Amino acid sequence: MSSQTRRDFLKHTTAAAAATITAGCITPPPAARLANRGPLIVSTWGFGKPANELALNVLQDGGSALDAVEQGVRHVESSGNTSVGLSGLPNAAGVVQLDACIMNGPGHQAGSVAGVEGVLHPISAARLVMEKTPHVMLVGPGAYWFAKQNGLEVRDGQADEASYRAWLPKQKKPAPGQGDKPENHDTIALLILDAAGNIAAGCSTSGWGGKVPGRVGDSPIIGAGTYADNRTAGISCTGHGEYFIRHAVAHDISARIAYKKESLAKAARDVVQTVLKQAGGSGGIIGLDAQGNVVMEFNTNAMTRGSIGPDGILKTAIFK
Ligand code: SD4
Repeated sequence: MSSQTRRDFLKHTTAAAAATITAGCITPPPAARLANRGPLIVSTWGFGKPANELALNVLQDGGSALDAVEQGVRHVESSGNTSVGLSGLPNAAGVVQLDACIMNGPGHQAGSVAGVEGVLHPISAARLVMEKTPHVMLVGPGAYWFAKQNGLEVRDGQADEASYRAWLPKQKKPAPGQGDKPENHDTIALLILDAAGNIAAGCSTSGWGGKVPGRVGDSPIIGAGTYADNRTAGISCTGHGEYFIRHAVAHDISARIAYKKESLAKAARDVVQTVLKQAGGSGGIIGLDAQGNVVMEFNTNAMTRGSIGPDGILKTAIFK
């Protein structure tokens, strides 16, 4: 992290004195950690701020970390966001196809939906997959059917063949790093460490604007876009999903912590700044571990993230 980015962070951090900041990692001082274990809430982008606040309310009202993740993400899904939920970016056929997943640190339960149309809250569909089926992932029409059967709000998508035919001949494979412009895609990713030391993670996105219909990004793929394991960390990603899938980014960070005994900060830095960058993949990750270490590592020009510390104070960092 450059000194400029550190200054920006301090400018936008209301409780900077409560944390030490090193190379993209915010570590509450040990005394604070012992005195008050969580909750810690971290999310991507500016639109994560209200999601963080809502998640905190859910926890304060006695909800679980999973409840808080689901409610926080639901807020963004129905907020009119241009890259999350049904108001998100349409694919080349003019249809919004959504990806989401949720994962519970204790027990490794996970659920996800991919390429689903017309479901207002894919994050809730993902949670239902996790809790009500023996499966982990449902896609397309099956995910829609399942969501509807379970009482989730659905709206019919609209195919637009003309848009697709006009779009197709103009396409070429983007040069490395060219497909990752924030206006092309964004993801709400939300991580929580609750007071009991449990980690939960979730994310939701419309993926890459103008994608080929049926394209699935990293977000709903466990171990690529999101991972949560109480023994290592919760990790969720935003960026050029194809690279995050090919390098199993979220799981790679977790595996480095588990097997190489690296810190969350080092593992995240090596994967994002070396593995991903050398491959030409751009984007970033948010992560937190059971000790309350928070990391926000990215290799793009700009990425806004927010976190709520054990003191309940919302911190927002804007890096350029
Ligand atoms: C995807 N990684 O579909 C997602 C989109 C995203 O910032 O996170 N954009 O590739």
